[in-house]
Amino acid sequence: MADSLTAVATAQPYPFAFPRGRTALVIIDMQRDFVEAGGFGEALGNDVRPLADLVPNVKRLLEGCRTAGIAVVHTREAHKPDLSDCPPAKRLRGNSDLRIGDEGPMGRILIAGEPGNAIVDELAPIAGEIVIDKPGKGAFYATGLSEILGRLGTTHLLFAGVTTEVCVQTTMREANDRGFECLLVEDATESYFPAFKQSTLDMIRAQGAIVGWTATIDEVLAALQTA
Ligand code: C5J
Repeated sequence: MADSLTAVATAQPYPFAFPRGRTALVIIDMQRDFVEAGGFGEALGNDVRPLADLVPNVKRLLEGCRTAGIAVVHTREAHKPDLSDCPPAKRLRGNSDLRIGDEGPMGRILIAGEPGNAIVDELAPIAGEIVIDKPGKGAFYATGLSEILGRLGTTHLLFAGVTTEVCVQTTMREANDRGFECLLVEDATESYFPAFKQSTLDMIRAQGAIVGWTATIDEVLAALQTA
């Protein structure tokens, strides 16, 4: 028998229906390195406060999905301590004094295992949730994410996290090309650049959901609360 579908009737550009047993919430890079002062995001010259303000929203979505039994994937942008998975082009890009691998106030910037590389405490993964360390902006590049989702039988993905136009959008496009049906939760994602966030939402859902759908946390949680 086909899985029964849950629908977000008010999703844009048209209703998004998903089988909740084959759906995962993917939370992208809610790490101290992006959200707190002293990390990678601030080293690049950004004001991190809008990302810090996002944390309670992502927490509400995460808790609603956990209650509804939706599988959860957390990602971290993280490099090996020897930087063997960090192309020089990525490390040298920009004109920051503090680069990937350099010692910052929260340990080495964007290095796995350093305090700054951790997911913020409020959103810490719990037992049974999947954690993916990714060296790229997209979570499918050089990780086991495709295989893990394949084993789970996942077909639909709900996206949250930061930053909207970089790692979230890149991962969503990768997922779309791999055949997943994707929805970006509008108020569970944030950018250092408000205009870039808005443009990303517009691009994703344009042309009849060319990359995927968007909806608010309330709309997703209301759908999950239906029987
Ligand atoms: C960036 C990310 N912005 N998680 N990473 O470099 O979006």
